[in-house]
Amino acid sequence: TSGYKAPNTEGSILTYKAKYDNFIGGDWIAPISGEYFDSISPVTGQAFAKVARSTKEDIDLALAKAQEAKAKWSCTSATERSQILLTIADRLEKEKEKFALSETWDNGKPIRETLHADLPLAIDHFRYFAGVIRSEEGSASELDQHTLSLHIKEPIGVIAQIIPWNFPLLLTAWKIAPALAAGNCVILKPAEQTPITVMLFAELIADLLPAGILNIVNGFGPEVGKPLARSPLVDKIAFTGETSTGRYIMQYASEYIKPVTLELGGKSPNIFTASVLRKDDAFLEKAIEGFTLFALNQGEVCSCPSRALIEESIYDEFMSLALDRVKQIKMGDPLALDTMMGAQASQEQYDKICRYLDIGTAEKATCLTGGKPYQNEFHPDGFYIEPTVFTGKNHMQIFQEEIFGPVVAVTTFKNEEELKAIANDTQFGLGAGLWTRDMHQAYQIARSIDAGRIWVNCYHLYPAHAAFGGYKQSGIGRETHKMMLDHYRQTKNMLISYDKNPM
Ligand code: TXE
Repeated sequence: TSGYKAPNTEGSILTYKAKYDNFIGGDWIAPISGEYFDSISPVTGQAFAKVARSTKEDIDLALAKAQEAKAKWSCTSATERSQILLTIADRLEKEKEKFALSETWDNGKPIRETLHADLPLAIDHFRYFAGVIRSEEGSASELDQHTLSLHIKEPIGVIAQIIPWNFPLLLTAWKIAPALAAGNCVILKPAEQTPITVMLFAELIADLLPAGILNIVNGFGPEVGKPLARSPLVDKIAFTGETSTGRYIMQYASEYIKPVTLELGGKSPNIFTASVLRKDDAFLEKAIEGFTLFALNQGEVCSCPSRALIEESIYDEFMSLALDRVKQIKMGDPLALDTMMGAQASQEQYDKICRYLDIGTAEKATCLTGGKPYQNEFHPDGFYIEPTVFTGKNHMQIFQEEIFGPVVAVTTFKNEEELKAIANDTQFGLGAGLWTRDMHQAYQIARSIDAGRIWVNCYHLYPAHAAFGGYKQSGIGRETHKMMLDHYRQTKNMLISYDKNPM
């Protein structure tokens, strides 16, 4: 049923250039080292384009351009910036299918997800921040008869944004839309595994922004991410990635006391209470669907519901239905519209997940389905793994460590006390899911779980106007929602005396 052809085949809506330079100061600039690296499609395991392998020198150039541009950009009106964001959204919407195809090719996720989630969410993000900055008002208060206090929000300046490979375009939108809306200049470093769609995006909008406002520099973490984060010319760092990399980012930020926001790993519990089970009913069906969402985006989501906690009294019946549903997850060609699960994003990630499948077996967790790579007849050399359900105990490694693959670790709880203890027994605190028909229970349990986002009777929804971010070691600050603007601004207080008498 697929209307899409693989890139570079006859009739495709998408062809790539052989080589992508950096986007710096409004121009396409070759890396100063002259080196490029291969971008590999996880769909096929084959290289399909080359990308600039940048170094500190390229970062220095981008920073100089951004510093040059910042004074002018920070003085633009909200109306002007809003209009640019709206145009970005319109252009992306026009090219939605091409970008969805590219994102599938670049990252491995199925086209039905890129078309129906990544693209619409990215587009909406630009529109949301375009709207928010038009509706904002400041604050002025009279402290006494002669004294006025004004609170003015000013952009921070030049922002370093470092993103991972699981949602290359959507995370670009999550990062740059609020930063630009707030009047900052940006140096974005895409993940080395998935740089290409971001570069197509840069081509799409290159003429919209004055030179130097948005710069995109590609390369590897230690070679280019590190000098970017450490530079004294960067005023703030926004990072999404692994918790251990987040620790380095905080160290770099400490050198010049830069503010930092971090969106890191997770091991989110998805909790199913006894009230969920009722024969043949739509809510139960929805809950079963919620269970299978551990496989969404091949499990490569920081808020993946990678632990399922099931009330003991419904365990057998619930799991039997859940396993039937998991077995229906259709794998196959990520470019086909009916494929539900695609390829893992890289060989490295594929190997990591396979290691965890071995760890689960070694620590005597029981594998109920999956547990092995998937032989894809369309793309035998791509990186495919079957959706996997383990059962075991919360102290096991597969319950405690972020696998970042289509693997859920299931356990049971007897009562609310035990459920809270298990749910919170983790270093992470990003997301959680809770399924219950009892709204009193929903409120009480949701309040007791240490996580920044609790989905109640739903999961994996990411509206632009709801705050998303982590408790504990899952991060600092929030993504999405208008509060994000405050992560990209600083507050100036102007205290004005109108008193003619001496103080
Ligand atoms: O992440 P990294 P990786 C988790 C997931 C995954 C694991 C490893 O468990 O298996 O992390 O993935 C840049 N200074 N998440 O290695 O290293 C890097 O180039 C500056 C969770 O890809 O954190 C890339 O652009 N930058 C996660 C970005 O950081 C550095 C999403 C993320 O890479 C750097 C992805 C350095 N020293 C993986 N080292 C989530 N929470 O969404 C690397 N980078």
